[in-house]
Amino acid sequence: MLNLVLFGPPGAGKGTQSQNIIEKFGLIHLSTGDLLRSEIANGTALGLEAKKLMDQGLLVPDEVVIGMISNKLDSNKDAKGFIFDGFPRTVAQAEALDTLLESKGSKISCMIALEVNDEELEHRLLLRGQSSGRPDDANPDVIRKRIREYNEKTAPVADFYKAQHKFTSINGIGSIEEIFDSICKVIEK
Ligand code: B4P
Repeated sequence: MLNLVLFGPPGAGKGTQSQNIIEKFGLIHLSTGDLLRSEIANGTALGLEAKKLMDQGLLVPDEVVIGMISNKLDSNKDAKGFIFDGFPRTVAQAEALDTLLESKGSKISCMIALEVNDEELEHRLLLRGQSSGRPDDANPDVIRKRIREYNEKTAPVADFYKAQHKFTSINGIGSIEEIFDSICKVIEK
């Protein structure tokens, strides 16, 4: 079973590259950002709470996203593997994911981190904000807050996977095809 964590700051290209990876490798795509936005679109209580935090560039509480991922793992028992996009975003989420996968006799195969500098991240997210309708992409202050949250709470997740010798970092600047090519080389290795 191939279980991949696609990692990187907001706007690094995780969602973009996930689409290419699921097509080529037949994995199930689990994006906590997409799952939360779907809760918001459906007007659920969880979605309403999450929206308040997401619109400010803050992370949603660990137990909420861990619960969503747990449900998705349970409802995809026959999957040949998963790509985790935007999850885990804290060390507590990474530990919970290991426990969930272990209980199913599975584990994370590798983490691929996309490296992109802050200036390029801000540029990409503001550009997407012009058409996406996402409130968290429209405002430079919120984008900077998301990058700060990443540096404080999410960046340490890389150390968690480095300690397990599962971490690979690649350059996230270049064409979408070039970056996908680098990702494929890591997966195929
Ligand atoms: P996400 O939906 O995960 O948001 P994201 O990090 O901005 O998306 P992504 O990184 O996938 O976008 P991409 O680079 O592909 O999370 C949103 C919010 O949800 C978080 O801030 C948080 O509040 C909450 N949340 C989600 N998961 C959570 C968790 N586990 N715990 C707690 N809270 C959680 O794309 C960005 C742009 O760059 C696109 O326009 C794309 O076209 C462009 N782009 C991509 N590759 C490019 C390239 N090579 N060159 C130029 N542009 C490129």
